Amino acid sequence: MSLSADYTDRIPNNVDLRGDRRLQRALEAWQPRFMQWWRDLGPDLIARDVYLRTAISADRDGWAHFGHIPLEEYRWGIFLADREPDRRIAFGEHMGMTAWQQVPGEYRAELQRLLVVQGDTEPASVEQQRLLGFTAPSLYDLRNLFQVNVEEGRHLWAMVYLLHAFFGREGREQAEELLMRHSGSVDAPRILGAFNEPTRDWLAFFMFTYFTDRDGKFQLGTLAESGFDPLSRTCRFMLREEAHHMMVGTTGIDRVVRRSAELMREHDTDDIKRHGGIPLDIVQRYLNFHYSVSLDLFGGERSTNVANYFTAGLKGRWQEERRQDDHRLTELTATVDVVVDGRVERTEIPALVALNQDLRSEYFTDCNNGVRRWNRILEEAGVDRTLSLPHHGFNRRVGAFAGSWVTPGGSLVDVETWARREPEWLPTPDDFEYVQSLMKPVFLPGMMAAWIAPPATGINGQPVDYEYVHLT
Ligand code: BYC
Repeated sequence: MSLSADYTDRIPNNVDLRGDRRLQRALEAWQPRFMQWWRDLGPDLIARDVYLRTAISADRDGWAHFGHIPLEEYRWGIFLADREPDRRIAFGEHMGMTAWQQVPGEYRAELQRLLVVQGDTEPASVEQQRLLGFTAPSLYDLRNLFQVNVEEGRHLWAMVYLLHAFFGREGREQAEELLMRHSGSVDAPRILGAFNEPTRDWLAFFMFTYFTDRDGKFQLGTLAESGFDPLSRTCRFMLREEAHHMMVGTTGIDRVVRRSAELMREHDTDDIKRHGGIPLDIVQRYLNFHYSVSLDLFGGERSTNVANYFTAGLKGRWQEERRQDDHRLTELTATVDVVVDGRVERTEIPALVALNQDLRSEYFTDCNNGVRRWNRILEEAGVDRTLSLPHHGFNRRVGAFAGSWVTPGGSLVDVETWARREPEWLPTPDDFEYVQSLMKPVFLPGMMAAWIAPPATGINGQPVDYEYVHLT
């Protein structure tokens, strides 16, 4: 069954909000607070209108509609993917049972926690990116930034809907708090580390949408397996939007690397700062930073939380149904790293408590595809340099390597060595200053900043020089 969206409501939705007046009123009361938050902490650059896609229904063909609209008139709505008839729980101790349409009482707290953590990341990323519009390298990029921002706003709506619809007063309170914590705030920071880091410039934005949005893809993929059907359906729909965010990251880094390679060839030097490009050493340091803080988002290698989520049927594995095992994992073990007396050792633990590592390794494989792609660009340009992912122990605050000093190659070193060599591995104040010096807006249709190559294609079949944004 495909539910079409109701656009006559103040809150467009395909969840029959009109049929539940209490819920509708509660969400309509939250809506002005959301709008206030968007005005205060959403994109700061005023554009008259932006060429955006808007979700208008959840069925295969009709889910996105493109057109120029003022940002504040974007219709943030509530959309769930279609309900699968007779869907069954695919893992854990309730495997084979009919998927839940209501919150199972015994798992209420865990489920609420997952929704709050997921919901917290969405507005956080908008807050992190709010000033980037002022320095967009092209109208094409500016449009993509705003597209990502409005969709993260919609993903917040997705979690707030679930909190309001299924968690009563506590859910409503949590929904309020999602607007009260702020990225980087000392008093009320966002919950997960990476969402309190500043996104200072467009290289950081591309790295964020490549590495951190990709954590979103994998976490949403595990929640799409959830036995709590409304969560699964919400995440399945969110994943379609997420794909565009990662495209922005992948092709953004492609374009930086391509331009840097061009300048290196043209001037026969690695030192392309004089020629207005971003040296590959700086690209690698940004990559090291964003990949390592994104690895922290997977939690610890050994986690009873994840074991409980899985056993309860709340959070599955990536592509759970394609896995060839018993989907309960009570008898299996997995091997994880531990740091003992300054050495890395491998130890065997129950597979259930190692599930964060399972997801992290799927993520690693996916991240590596990008690195291969960027290295192909370098090779094709005749540049004898490569980029690489640092070791999973590098620069970690969470898990087995927290508190240890690990080089990008994976060697444990003492704190003095780390302090001496950190400027080789992580972005330095000079790097930030240099990249910032390149951040000058380019707002003429089809024109690009000199540090980045143009994209191969435009959006939705439009040419690259299309006027994607009309500025005020
Ligand atoms: N920072 O048992 P542990 C996205 C906490 S991104 C701070 O090792 P667990 C997006 C943890 O909460 C996807 N705290 O790990 C991307 C726990 O605290 P409690 C977001 C951290 O719980 C871009 C304690 O440490 N969605 O959508 O299995 C733009 C022990 O944790 C961190 C989700 O993450 C950290 N990095 O896994 C926009 C899905 N890591 O409970 C959007 C929902 C761990 O002891 N969340 N902690 O107080 C989860 O599945 C899990 O909560 C986590 C952590 C994967 C985050």
